[in-house]
Amino acid sequence: EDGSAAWLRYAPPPNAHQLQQYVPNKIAILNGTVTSPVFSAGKELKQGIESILHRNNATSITSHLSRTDIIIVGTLDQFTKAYGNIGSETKLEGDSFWLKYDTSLKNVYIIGADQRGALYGVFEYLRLLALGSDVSKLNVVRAPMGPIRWVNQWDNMGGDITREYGGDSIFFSNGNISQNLTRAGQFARILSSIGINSCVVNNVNANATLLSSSNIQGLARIADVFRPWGVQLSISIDFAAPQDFGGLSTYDPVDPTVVSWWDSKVKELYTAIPDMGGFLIKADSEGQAGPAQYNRTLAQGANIFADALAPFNGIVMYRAFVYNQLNESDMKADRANAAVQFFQPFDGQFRDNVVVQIKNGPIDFQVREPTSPLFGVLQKTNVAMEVEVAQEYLGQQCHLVYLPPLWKLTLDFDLQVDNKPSKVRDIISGKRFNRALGGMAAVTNVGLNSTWLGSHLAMSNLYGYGRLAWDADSSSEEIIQDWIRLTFGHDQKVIQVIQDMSMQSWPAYENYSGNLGIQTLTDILYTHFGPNPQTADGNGWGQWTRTDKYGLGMDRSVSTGTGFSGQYPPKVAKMYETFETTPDELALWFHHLNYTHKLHSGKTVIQHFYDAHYEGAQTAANFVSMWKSLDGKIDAERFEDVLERQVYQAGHSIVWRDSIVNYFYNWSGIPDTHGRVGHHPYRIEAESMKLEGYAPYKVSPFEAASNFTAIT
Ligand code: BDP
Repeated sequence: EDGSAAWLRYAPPPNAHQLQQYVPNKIAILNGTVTSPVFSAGKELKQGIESILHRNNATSITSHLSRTDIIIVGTLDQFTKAYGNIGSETKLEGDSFWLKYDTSLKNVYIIGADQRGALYGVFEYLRLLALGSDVSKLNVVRAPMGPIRWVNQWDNMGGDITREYGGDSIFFSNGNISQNLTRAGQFARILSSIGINSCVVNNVNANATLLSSSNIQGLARIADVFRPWGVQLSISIDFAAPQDFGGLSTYDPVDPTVVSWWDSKVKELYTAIPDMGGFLIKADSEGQAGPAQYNRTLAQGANIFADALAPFNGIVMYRAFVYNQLNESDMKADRANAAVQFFQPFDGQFRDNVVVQIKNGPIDFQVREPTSPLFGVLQKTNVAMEVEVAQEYLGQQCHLVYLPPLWKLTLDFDLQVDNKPSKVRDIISGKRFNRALGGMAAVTNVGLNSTWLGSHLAMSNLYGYGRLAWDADSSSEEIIQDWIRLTFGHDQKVIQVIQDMSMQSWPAYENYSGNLGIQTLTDILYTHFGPNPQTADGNGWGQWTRTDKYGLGMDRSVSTGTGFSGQYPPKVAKMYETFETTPDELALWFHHLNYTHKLHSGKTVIQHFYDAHYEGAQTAANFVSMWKSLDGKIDAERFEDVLERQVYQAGHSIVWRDSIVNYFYNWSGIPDTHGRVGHHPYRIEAESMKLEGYAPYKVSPFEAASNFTAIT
């Protein structure tokens, strides 16, 4: 088992034989041309049933529409045409489906609002069978939370991937679209199985050469392998492409030559790919060009694309990740303020096919952030929430960090806009402010590695993302249990252990990285991997801890700080304004506190840091023995691979622990009440070893090294 089958292994559940009688062995596909999602649905269903129910090629796909003992897969239109109105259908809308077992006729109906819906229905039916669920009384309608369920790959044209943890690109090589797109097609199938309907194939920091005619033909080939799975191809575009690539003297979004350049590019794209999803745009951010260059507004920047795409039903995902580098010595400067400051003035000015894509927190995928206040501010604009499946700041797939609990924190957060219930999930679904478009997008970064994301266990995050984008009400526990059963089988011990490890993993990572909302404390400037707390201060990127010898944390209050807490609706703003009402886990995000300040838990800030780090590293160490307890219950290939990663995580969590506690001990000079910090009886310090060709030196300014010493 090399992981390539992901959760689509279709292994038989223990009660497979009991399910047999409810699953007919004839499948009728209504209205499926060979490249259509309904056709894929039929093939998938046959393959899945054969495997899950041990049927040796006994299931057939037929065009003979019998009345009984048949599985019928198709759209509602075609179904009623062929079978008439059977009376119990419900109204089906966009991508939804209806699943029913008809006990008297012994038929299974898998009926979609559209072709994609039918395919999603098949995947749901196969999920239920693979889980061994009771399918004898099935009668459900399932509809997605919102129409935007996208993934964003950060693949570069050269074939590498920004934040690459699972091998090179499945789409690009040497500046072109790869000849062999087999994996791209398989990826689309995996995406479709969790209801994802669009994939942006190239990096948000886009390369304009993607728009060359030959690359557009290449993109059309990717779209061809996506199409049977109902996944629409989308692309990131370089705002300056008219100049960088088109040879114009400007890329001013309101300049008529620029407008017509984009119009004709969009036409060329849609001629090659008539069902393209749309554009993802990162503008005026981290060196990317944007409308600001010409003093145009963000709305003008987004709308030029919206207008070009509208005739083709294309969508513009415009990222809210826009900020300027800041002057660190300015105590009021705060990158967290940027998104609201940039976007608020233009609420209501974006076209209807623009969706502002907002990261879950106001900074950048840190181990803990509060909910982005922008979700409560843009009431006349479509919005989607961006999360990162790629564990960029969270151990880069070398650490187990199960992310749905982190995402759910934002999805379930109630912003209380106008003192009315305003959970983020109801805002992005469009319900709260009555918007037509909305949903979720995730940065995914799968690559050529057989495990897709570079680690078997990391796949629970991709699976969990799909499940939440479809239904944000699903619980993290229910998602991980399903994923384990589908990925590793039904052994109770396997389920319990992997569930425990997964549910403990984000708290563990938070414990041994950055606590109390101080952010991840990883290397901020370059790798985003491993401890490097000193890089958070003293640079213009604004992921600051404001650490000094008395304390740490950002004062983001309105009264004395950067004013960030004032970006929330009044009730939430009031809660974060003072330490007294701020929950401990965000204490240092909102307040600058002395090391000796007592938290609500009763511990001091510094002792909390010490304890949390020891606790987190201990949990990571436990993962090794927990995983080892599954020896013999999981195939050797995956068992060994995961074991290696867990051993690495256990070791690296000690590096994290010692580095961070030393750092704050060196700053504060306050000893650990348990006497652990600074004492490493088991450790041989590098500087006390016999050195040939190296010399010890005192690290300055403060570093995380013990005794302030490193070797050079
Ligand atoms: C940062 C990544 C950078 C991305 C950026 C983004 O380090 O590579 O380009 O986010 O989201 O976290 O655009």
